[in-house]
Amino acid sequence: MIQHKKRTIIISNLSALQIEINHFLAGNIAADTAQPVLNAAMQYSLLAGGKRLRPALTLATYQSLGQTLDPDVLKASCAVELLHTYSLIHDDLPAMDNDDLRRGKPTNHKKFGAGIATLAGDGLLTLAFQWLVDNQLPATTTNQLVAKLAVAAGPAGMVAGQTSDIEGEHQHLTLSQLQLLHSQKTGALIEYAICAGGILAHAQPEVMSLLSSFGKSFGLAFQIYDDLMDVVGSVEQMGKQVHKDHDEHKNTYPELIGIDETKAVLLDTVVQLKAIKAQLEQSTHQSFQVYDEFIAYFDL
Ligand code: GRG
Repeated sequence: MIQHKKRTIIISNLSALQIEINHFLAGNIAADTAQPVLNAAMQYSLLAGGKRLRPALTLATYQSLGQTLDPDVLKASCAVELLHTYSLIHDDLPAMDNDDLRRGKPTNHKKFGAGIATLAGDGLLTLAFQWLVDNQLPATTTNQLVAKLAVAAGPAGMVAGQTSDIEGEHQHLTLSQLQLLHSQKTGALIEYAICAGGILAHAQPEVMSLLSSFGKSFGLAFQIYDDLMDVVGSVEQMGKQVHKDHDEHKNTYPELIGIDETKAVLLDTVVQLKAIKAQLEQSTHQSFQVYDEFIAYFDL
């Protein structure tokens, strides 16, 4: 168990949050891993340079609710990045999406082989739950975080979405089937990340409900944007292969409704995000200005 010295952390913008998250991950990942090769494989993908969107959403939400960050909150908030990195490693495996490039580097199995990559994912997934409880936060808070993350990431959430994705590879999905798949595969973890900020801040039920709506819309926008970038983005921009969805006849928004309509749905979703942000500000009398930086991610 790591004992952190209490110190107050004041962070005002997304890039400062990303720096703090990177610093925490780099400084703490090795301490709970007892096998050198496993440690190297876990660190390889975790520290390969992701955007840290999910823990940053938790911390930005927590802070926008008027709370001051401390190392326990930081640790619990970084758990979702461990879990997200596991999902990327497993998604890239030959038996899943069979990708060679992730976060601008060879995928974990290309570097360490499929067996170690699977175990690195397993290690990160398990460690995520350890980090949620191995801290000084109240047990009622950590219980809620564990329960919510398990539902978001497990067989009712991301794992279900990934299964539908594999099942749907050789089928033409309807828009509503695609929306459900996306909400489970990508949206659930993003919604968790935003709600986790509310849980850590002991937010009132009406605020939690707004955070949940913001999370659902953010998850939708995120997936639509990812689908669009597979068509119009570059390898350099995305740090992974592009045009793969089209080449493999994947079910995506551009494939189903065309590029122009996909852009229109994305714009509508951004409008919704701004409206929910305004409702959050009205309800809490706090500024959620930092959300603008996250919403700007969807600028085309
Ligand atoms: C293996 C159970 C299991 C699930 C995998 C995450 C996932 C589910 C699949 C990844 C496929 C994919 C590219 C989905 C699109 C959305 C997504 C999760 C993109 C990657 O997330 P970013 O952009 O990545 O936040 P970084 O590297 O910045 O963290």
